[in-house]
Amino acid sequence: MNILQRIETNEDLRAVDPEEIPQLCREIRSFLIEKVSRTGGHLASNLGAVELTVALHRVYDPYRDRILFDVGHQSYVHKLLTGRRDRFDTLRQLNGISGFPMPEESEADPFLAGHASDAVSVAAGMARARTLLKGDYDVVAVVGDGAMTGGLCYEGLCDIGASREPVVVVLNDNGMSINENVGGVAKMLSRARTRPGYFRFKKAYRRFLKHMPWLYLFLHRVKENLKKTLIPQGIFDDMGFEYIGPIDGHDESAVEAALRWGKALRVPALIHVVTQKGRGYLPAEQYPEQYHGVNAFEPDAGLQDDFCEDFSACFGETMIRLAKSDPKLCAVTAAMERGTGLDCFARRFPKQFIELGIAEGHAVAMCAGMAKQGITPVFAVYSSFLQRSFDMLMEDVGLMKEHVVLAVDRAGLVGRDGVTHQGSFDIAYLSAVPHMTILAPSSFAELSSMLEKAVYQLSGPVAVRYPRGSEGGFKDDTSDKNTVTLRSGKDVTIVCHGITVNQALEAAECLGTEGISARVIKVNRVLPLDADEILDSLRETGRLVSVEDACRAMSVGSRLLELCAGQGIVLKGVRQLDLGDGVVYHGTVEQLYRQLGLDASGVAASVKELVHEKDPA
Ligand SMILES: Cc1ncc(C[n+]2csc(CCOP(=O)(O)OP(=O)(O)O)c2C)c(N)n1
Repeated sequence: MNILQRIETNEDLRAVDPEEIPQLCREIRSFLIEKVSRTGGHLASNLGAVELTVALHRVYDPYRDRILFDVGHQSYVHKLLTGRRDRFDTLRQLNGISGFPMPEESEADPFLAGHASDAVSVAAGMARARTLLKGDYDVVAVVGDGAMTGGLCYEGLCDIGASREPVVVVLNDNGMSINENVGGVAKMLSRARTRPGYFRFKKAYRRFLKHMPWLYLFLHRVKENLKKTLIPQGIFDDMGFEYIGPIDGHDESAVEAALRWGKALRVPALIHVVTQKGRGYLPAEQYPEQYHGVNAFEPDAGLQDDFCEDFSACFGETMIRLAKSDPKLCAVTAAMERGTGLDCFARRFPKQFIELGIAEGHAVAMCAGMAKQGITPVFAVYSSFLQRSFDMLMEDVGLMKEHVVLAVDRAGLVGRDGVTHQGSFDIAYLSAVPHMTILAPSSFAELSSMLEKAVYQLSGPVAVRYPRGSEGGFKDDTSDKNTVTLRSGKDVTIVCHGITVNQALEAAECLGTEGISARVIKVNRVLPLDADEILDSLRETGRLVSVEDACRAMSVGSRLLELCAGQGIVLKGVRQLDLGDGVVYHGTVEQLYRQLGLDASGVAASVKELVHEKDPA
């Protein structure tokens, strides 16, 4: 690691001899493989962006200029080159550095990222602010071809093109989203992306004319003007961008040259860089989708098949079971085929499987259209990414009362991906959607039967929310009831739903040994809330402890308090254990539960505190 060790500042990186850059890139790749194989994280995208990031840091000043990585999962090299090399062992660990850009972490991270397709819009805003406040910095957005399947990107591009603000958009095109990319733009890019032979020819041509810069420049101008007159440059040109590319994204000097050119233009410029996902680590080159996000692994052995039954797999299996006898059932995803457990379904029922790219808003409106015409769409989506579709949920699904089923995966804490990915808010925002039903299974058996119920027995919009990972000790199926008392008791009423049933039951068990008798009531239908049984219990025990993997707003606990107030039930004490304002940073789910007092001992401690509190006079 000779060269990498030398780099402490941006000036050090700029001082590296161009001849040494390929060696530096090799060292960075070894560093990434070594560290990410220990901590887990987004490997393949970062390996593909090594030369691109080095070039960006040699052309721009990451502290003064604003370099925005869309999604931000590919920003590890940027972190490495901006003072965080020694903290890489803490990547995605509790209190360690985040796996995404994080302004609290470094001035070189100008904006929080985690969700796709918004970097161009943020860049537009920063460029406008620069003009209005007469700032002196450059604005660059680095966007993947996957993120370009998101409509938001085009709103940003159209705006920048029209504003004429000098912004450089780098399109990092590896032909991949998490899986192979889909859609018309992906096809257009693959046409523009030329074969390696083209890059070889270009390199040789540049070398040949290296000593005659005037001739190179003259020929280049002739070629560009000819290209512009004879060949339409595609949508980027039409939107007001100077299109530069395609550039071999693993030829650092070529990327650097293109960036310098784009920077000098002082108009909107789009630099199309072609990269290979997983570059430099054979297993990741061969299976880039498997190496998109990884748990810890042994680099020499590569990823081992660590399949374990989780809620996503159970969802996928249930969809297969239902689709066998139902040609009207369709599964829809927004670039998350594997993550949502639909890969087997996609192979078995290709006509009933619809993959839309990173287009959650479109997915929801599209499902509404399908439902209106007699199909039952099930949109499998992570809780935090569904936030993107709020207006379509309200208007196209809610107000239209369309029977769209939302399979809301990763509801509650997701762990190491951190603050942008925690599924904290789905109950809050889905509760605002007209005519919405929200079901919360606690076990695989319940997920399976609640999904079936959502598809065949309920009408209007239905969300089934379930967590990341596996079920706990609770494995029963109580899905025929809206609320169910799992344990009787007279001192306190513990109300829970979904996966938090495990903590609630464990806490009640342990309280029992200490002479505190806790009643545990599990809510299966979170919305509309069927509260009679709970209110009866509260009249008896006078104490409420709610245990929820959701933010406080619109939580079951808060709604129960509202109902108690409305019905004149005076409580002796209340503890709402939940995700608070929903802003929860990275760590393992277990660590975060503990920190929030949501693990079994935290729940038990809260109950004890409550029971031993003096009754209000
Ligand atoms: C709104 C939203 N939906 C889904 C995701 C999940 N996601 C993270 S990275 C990714 C693929 C991005 O592809 P691309 O931009 O081409 O980057 P690459 O990983 O190929 O470098 C997806 C779908 C997300 N981050 N945000």
